[in-house]
Amino acid sequence: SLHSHFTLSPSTASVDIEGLRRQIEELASFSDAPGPAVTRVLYSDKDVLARRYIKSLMVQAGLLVREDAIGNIYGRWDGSEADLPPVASGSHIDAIPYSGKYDGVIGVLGAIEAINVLKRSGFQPKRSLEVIMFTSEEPTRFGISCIGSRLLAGSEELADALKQVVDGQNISFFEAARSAGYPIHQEDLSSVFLKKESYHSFVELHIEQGPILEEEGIPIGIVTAIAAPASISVDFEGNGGHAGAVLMPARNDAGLAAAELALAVEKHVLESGCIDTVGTVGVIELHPGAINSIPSKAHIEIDTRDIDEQRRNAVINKIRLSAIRIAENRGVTLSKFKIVNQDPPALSSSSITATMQDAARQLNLHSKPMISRAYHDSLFMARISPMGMIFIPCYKGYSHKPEEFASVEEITNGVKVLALTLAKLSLE
Ligand code: HGY
Ligand code: MN
Ligand code: MN
Ligand code: MN
Repeated sequence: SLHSHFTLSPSTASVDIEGLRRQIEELASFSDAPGPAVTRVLYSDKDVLARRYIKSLMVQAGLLVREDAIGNIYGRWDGSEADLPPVASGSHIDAIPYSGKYDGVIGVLGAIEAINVLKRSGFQPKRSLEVIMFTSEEPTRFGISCIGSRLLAGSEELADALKQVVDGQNISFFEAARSAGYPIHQEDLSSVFLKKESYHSFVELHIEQGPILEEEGIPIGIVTAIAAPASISVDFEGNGGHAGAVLMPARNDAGLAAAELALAVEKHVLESGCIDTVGTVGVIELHPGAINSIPSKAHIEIDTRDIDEQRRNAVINKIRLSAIRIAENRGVTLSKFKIVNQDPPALSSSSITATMQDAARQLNLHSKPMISRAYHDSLFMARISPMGMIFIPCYKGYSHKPEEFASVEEITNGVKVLALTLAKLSLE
């Protein structure tokens, strides 16, 4: 057909660079942290402002906007064969405390701009194109990652978990959703599940969150696999007491048990002998948190990942055994050892990665196949649709901190490859 040889050239692909720069700054202004840091937590007031802004950009791009029960936002451009499973692209805009302006944001603003690029170039889609902003990807508020995409992928386990989670202020998921304008009830959660053949393909544009592309001077990364993430929530409890009056032999210090477990996490990760195994203790909360009171309760949260699922699971088992041993040795109670998520890795679709390579080549951009050590909404979309990810370099690989940065030139390269990839997939 007329379109089968559609292409974009470095010159015809006109990206509104100034517009992207303005949008990134505007979105970053919806934050609960002083700039340049960004904090934007699921269903907070700033999240609601950001959602409104994204919907306005989708409308300006001529997309038909809809939202599902928990606030996954979809912008649709009907194709000539609109009843075929569409091609989708998207990411998230929620941001962990004191993080950056680009993680997730590039994949939402970039997908909307990719639509604008295709419209400016006169492209007519065969399969409809959909931009998806997932309701939350970060585990910040309820300790569960990828709530939007995990639910879309049909996780009954998540639907059950959401019925009883509360955040740090004891607000339930449903109260939080209602406060953000999503008046949902428990039975609504399964209405978010998507059937397997809902999408022909799903593609996400994201900063690398690692240093490789920048170090090697390569503008485009093509993700072949996404590492297997897991998170564990642990509580130790002891008698606490007066920091002066209780002598050392009489203590069962929950705080020291947590400290010992944190070091055990590092030990067990290093024991794997493989550079791809990682482990982090990003949260340690001591109660009552007074200098002269022996911690009577310690809450720690552990994140461990690997591209090899079995190797990662072996680390989790060692961590569990250490938690039990430490509790016994110190006479504290291991009152909670909960594996919050223990997800398999995801493989990208080889036909989508081939399409991305063709698109990059047509745009005279070098590309490099690589794995993603960060997880993404693509990890879950891969369960219901062929998936692919495009990486762009970010400054020194920094992410999840205010120094996170990607130049608009790098972003523009990513948007062009995304636009041409979406066009090719739409014509399949
Ligand atoms: O932690 C991650 O991998 C993602 O950036 N939330
Ligand atoms: Mn992130
Ligand atoms: Mn992200
Ligand atoms: Mn907690």
